Parts: sequence; structure tokens; C-alpha cells
Amino acid sequence: MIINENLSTESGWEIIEHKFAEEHLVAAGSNFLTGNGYLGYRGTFPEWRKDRYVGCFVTDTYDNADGKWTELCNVPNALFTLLKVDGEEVSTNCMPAISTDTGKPYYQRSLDLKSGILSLENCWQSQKGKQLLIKTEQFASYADLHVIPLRYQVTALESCRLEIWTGIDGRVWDLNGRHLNDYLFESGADFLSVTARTGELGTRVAVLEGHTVSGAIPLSRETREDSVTIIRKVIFELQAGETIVLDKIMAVYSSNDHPDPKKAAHESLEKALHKGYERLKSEHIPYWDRIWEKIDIVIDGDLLSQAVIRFNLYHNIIATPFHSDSLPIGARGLSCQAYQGSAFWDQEIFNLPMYFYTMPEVARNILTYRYKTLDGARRKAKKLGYEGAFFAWVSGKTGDELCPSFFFTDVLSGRKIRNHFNDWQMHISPDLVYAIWCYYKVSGDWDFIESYGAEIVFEVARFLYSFAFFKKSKNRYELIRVLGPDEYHENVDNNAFSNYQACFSLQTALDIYDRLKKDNPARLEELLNQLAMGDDDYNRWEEMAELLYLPQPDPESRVIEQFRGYFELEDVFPGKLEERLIDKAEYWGWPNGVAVHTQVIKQADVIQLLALHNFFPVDTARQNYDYYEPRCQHGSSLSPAVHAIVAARTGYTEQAYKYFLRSCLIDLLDTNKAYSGGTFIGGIHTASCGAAWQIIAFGFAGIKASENELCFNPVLPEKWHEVRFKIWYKSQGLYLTISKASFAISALSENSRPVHINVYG
Ligand code: IFM
Repeated sequence: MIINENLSTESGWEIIEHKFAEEHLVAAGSNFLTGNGYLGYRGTFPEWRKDRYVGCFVTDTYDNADGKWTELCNVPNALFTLLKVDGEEVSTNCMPAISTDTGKPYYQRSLDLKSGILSLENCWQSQKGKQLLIKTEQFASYADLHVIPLRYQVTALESCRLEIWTGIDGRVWDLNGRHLNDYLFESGADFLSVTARTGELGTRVAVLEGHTVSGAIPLSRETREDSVTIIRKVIFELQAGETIVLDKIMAVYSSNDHPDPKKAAHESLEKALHKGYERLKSEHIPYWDRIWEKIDIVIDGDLLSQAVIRFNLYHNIIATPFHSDSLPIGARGLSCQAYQGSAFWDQEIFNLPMYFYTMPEVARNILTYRYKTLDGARRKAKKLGYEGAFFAWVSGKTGDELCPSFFFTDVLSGRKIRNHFNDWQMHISPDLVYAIWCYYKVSGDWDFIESYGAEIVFEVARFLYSFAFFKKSKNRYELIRVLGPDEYHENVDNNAFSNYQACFSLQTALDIYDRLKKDNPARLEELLNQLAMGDDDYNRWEEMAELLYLPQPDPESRVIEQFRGYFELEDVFPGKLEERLIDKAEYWGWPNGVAVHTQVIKQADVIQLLALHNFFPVDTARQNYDYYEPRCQHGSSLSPAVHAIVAARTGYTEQAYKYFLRSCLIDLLDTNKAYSGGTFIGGIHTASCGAAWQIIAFGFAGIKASENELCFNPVLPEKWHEVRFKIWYKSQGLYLTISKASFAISALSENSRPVHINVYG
């Protein structure tokens, strides 16, 4: 099945690249990423260096280099391997040789989504006409998160002198300054190592390499070192048809993982070398089997949809730090340093819902991470003159705001733009409450609410009360000077999305308060004492929930105004605005972009509200979809998925399908630019990866969970014959089979309780 001129799939379980496309260098390295939630290793070729965006990004290595942006470290590349044939360097390029073996150009980069294994195959021809067949295979192990095994197999089709240069390349691709300093190299009989230290926090990073070679006896071996690399050069005299297998192990630790990262990496390396490549692989694969057992979605009738949904689920998985409850899911996962390796609202609204229904324990970990960042959120609120918890727009380890004040650059003047994502985009706090409550409804995990959730929710309610403005003349609370999901319009008042989310949060706070009072008054008292809260707070939240202004659908058109004054802005569509650009790379938003004084929006905003809540009848939702959809530029990768969900729910099934593909193909087709307003924003768009699951579950299957029952409103696009997947509701597993003619739900045999189901109302 062809995905585009470069890409295809055979079974829906793999993505195969047949032609190397220089123009997609950044995106392809991200697409073929292997990872395990602890680290992400870009899908690049072993001989590539930093100029080809090689990268291994490691969680919990946040560093700020010289006052620039805090981001995760890219660690030295211990998979680096370069071949020289009779002195000539082998390099993978866009012109694979015609293999004399097969008679075809021999090039393939393929990712097996089922097991997270990347394979590269290439035929290379020297200037003297000598050919080498090169095959490599690598994976980021789930059995030992600190280990990446690589099998590098090279066959000489003619006799030649082969040099293998293999070791650790410490010249790394960094977006915002150099993070690793004080490189210290060491070599032993069976390892090479580099240790380094981050500039800001002094986090120590250790990367070790070890390898074995089989198939031929080396003529010589020597170790070379300069200030940033350590390499072993191994020389062979090969006869035609001879094959050498180099098995390499890269082991990585930081001092945040282990007090002695070098020792820990050494132990991992030794164990891995002892086990050997095949055993490491066989220990790794069952982890993926167990993951797919929970999350796979089978789509019959459309191989393209099948492959792209799995591609997106795969990337949502490898971006998620299953192993920790102190780390976020980055907006670009571990595919690069863009968006600082940090969480945005993307995490709760886009990445997590899949886990609510498939692996609630993972969702709990990530929400616990948010709990652990509460102090950071309190510091942010205080700094800006509020109370309670104003969560960071860009959240790393501590929850302190990492979002720079000047995010984009005006490409026309070269001046930096003061974007207010960090101080006005306040919907982040209620978005967390929304997610916590959804998690509870689906998992039934009240213990999480008592232990962590209640504190977050109360602190958000306190923040909202301190943020709101009481307009006496209208006897109502308003949220003024905010930035809603549509980031082109900053400094707006009463953004419908933010106001509804805030109201929902206040009601949730009251609800939790009431339940605790009734069922666990001791815990409530403990919490209130700890937070220095009392009935006064409860009364304030109650009053604000009642009097908070909620923009209503216009009586005639039924359209909800996105924010005060939106309808008075110039009414044009995105295509028209494109004609007004002076430079294609211009930022469209605040304060001077082409969209600012128009109704063109960056991403779903009112439609985002409709995707999260069923506050309005379907007709009203459809009228809002009709209004806002043509005015949306989809300048954010978050947007198409949200349109797909709402389109599926409002009867626009084929549009939903169109948006499903658009969303799922953002990375594979490299449709979203790597630079915007002068800032690098490339890498895997993990929000749309997580949202791919939601399009099928919340859009096509029409799932909606309440505390007592699960509702379904299934519809299928024309092309799909059947969709099958599992979900869990309060620990009870259900297997769903949706076709156009029928909808079947089976309870998994291990279930212990009945589940209340509601289909089509
Ligand atoms: O959180 C998003 C935002 O909604 C749009 N800009 C990119 C951010 C990170 O994905």
C-alpha cells in the first residue's frame, strides 16, 4: 500500500521508506524514531552526524545553556559507525546503487511498529565500482530502558579492504546552546565511555559503547580520541561474499537516574553484551506485545488508515515515560529538543485520554507528575499576582514556567515577538482539572482524587477565583486578558473555551469537596488545614461557578462567539490571508500577524470546547462546526484531530475521515513546517498522535463516559468495513467491534463486574 511516493506499508504494521528524500531529513529522522519513554533515538543512519540531525534525547536531563531555553540534552551518539572501503567513506545518500545481487536500487528504511525495531538496508558502490550491502537493525529496549542495541551487518560483493570506525560521537545537535561540557573519555578492553556534565545543574551524563564483531578476523584495532569523539578503528580484508556482523550496544544513564551514572551504564552494558543482540531483542519484543494487546486498533477495509493509526499510537507510546511519575510527555516527545522536552496542555487533553481507557496506571503516573509540579504552579501564580496554582504553559521537571516570553520572531523586522503563552494562556489550569475528572470517571480511581487530585483541583479553583474579574454592572464574573486555544488572538476577554473550562473546574472542586465532606471528612479537614482553606473558599467557588459568564449560542445562528468582539473582526478565510503575506514564514498571530484583526483562527477553539463537552445539542454543535471550520487555518497540529472528532459526532462522517487522515499524516507526510516565525518546532507532533486514538474512540465510536455508564454513538466512514479495539472502564475490559451494520461489545473474560452500556441513547 502506497502512502506517498517515498513511503508504503505492507501489512499495516510497518512504515517503509523506499527513497531517501533529502528535503525530509528532519521529519524522517523523527518518524523513524525508536524510543521507550526514557530515551528517543532518531531514525538516522549510523554514519550520520549532527548536520543530519542525529539525536538521542534523554528524559530528566533538563538544562539551560547560558540563559537560553531550558531543554533536554541530546547525548553523545554511541551508535556512530562509519565504513571506509579501500579508503573511501561510505555514506547513505539519495542514490542507492543498483545491487548486482538483486538488480534493483537497494535502499530501505523501515520501522516495525509492532516491535519498535528500525531496519535500514542499503547498497553502496564505491567510485571504483565495489559494492557493499549494508543492513542494520536497532531498537530502544523496553527490557532495559538505558540500552539501545544495534546490529550492523555488512556484506562485501567484491573483495576489499574495509575499515570500520565505530565509537561515540560527542558532537551533538543542540537547539539552544551547548548543554554538555567537561567530556571525559575512557576506553577498556570491551567498552568506550564518555561522561559529561550539564552546564546549569551539573547533571552528569554517561554514555557507554561496547561491541562484538563476528564473521571475519580483524587485521588490526586501534582507539582514537579527540576532544569530542572516541572511536575504534577496526580493519578487515574481505573476500567477495563475506559478511561481517557488528553488534553494538549504547548504554545511557544520567545522575538523575542513578548516583553513579557511569557505573550504572557499565552494568547495563556488560549485561547487554553478555546476552547478545538476539536475546536482547527477544526480551524486548514481549513488552511491545503487551502494549499492543491493550492499545491496538484494527481497521478493516483501509490499509492506509490501519498503518497510520498504528504509527500514531506507536509515537504516543514511545513519548510517554511509563517508568516515572515525575516526568512529563513532551509536545515533541523525545524526537528532538523542540518545545523543550516539556508538557503543554497537549499532555492532558491530547496524549492522556488514550491511557485513561487503555492503561490507567500510566495516566495516573503522568497526572501524579502534575501533582509533583504543584509548587511550581504556585510559584507561577504568586509571581503573576494570583493565588493557588497557575500551571506552567511549558512544564519540565519542577513545574516552573519554562515558556520564554519571546517565542517567535518577526521574520520581516528580525525583532522578537512578546508572546503571552506564559502569562495569559490560563486555560492550562482548568484543562488539568478536566483531565483529572475524566481520568476518575473512566478509571474509578477515587484514591487518586483523595491523594493528589483534590489538592490540584482546589488550588486551581483558588487560582480561578483570584484570576477572575467581577463586573458589578453585569453582576457576573469574567475572565479577561486571556489567550484561548486559538493562539493567533492574544489578549482577549471571555474566551468561551476558557470560561466553560473554568466553570467546569469550579463545579468539580465543589463536587470533590462535597464528596470528601460526606465520605472522608478527616481527609478533607487535613487538606483544608494544609492549604489554609475553609468554607469561605467553598462559598467563593460556588458563587463564581454560578455567576461566571458563559457565552451562549447566538439565538439565531446558534454560533457561540469565540471571545468578546470576535464577530466584529474582519470576516475572511485563511486562503485570502495567505495572499497578504509578505514572507511565507511570517507568524500569523499577535501582535501584528495577518490573522490578528480577522476571524481566521489558528486552531480549534469553540470546536475544541465541543470536542470536550456535550453542553450543546448536536444541531448547535453542527452549526458551530459549519461556522468555524472554514475560518480555521490549522496552524497547529492539534487542530485537525479535534475537527475530526466533532465532525464524526455531528454527522459529517466523511469530513471526519478526511481530517482523520490529515491529522494522522502530519508527520509521515511532513505537512507541518519545521520552523515557524523563526523558531524550530519540528519533530513528532505527539498531541496529534494521542488524538488519533481519540478520533476513533470519541469520534467514530462516539464513546462518552459518565460515572455510571459508558455511552456509544458509533458511525464509520465509507471506506472502513470494521473497526475493533479494546477499552477498559473501571477495570472492566470491553472489546468493541464496529461495522456499518452492527455494533458488538464483548466483556473480557477476566471482568469481575457488569458495565452499564448505553448505545445511541
Ligand atoms: O500546545 C500547543 C498549542 O496549542 C499550539 N502551539 C503548539 C503547542 C504545543 O504543541
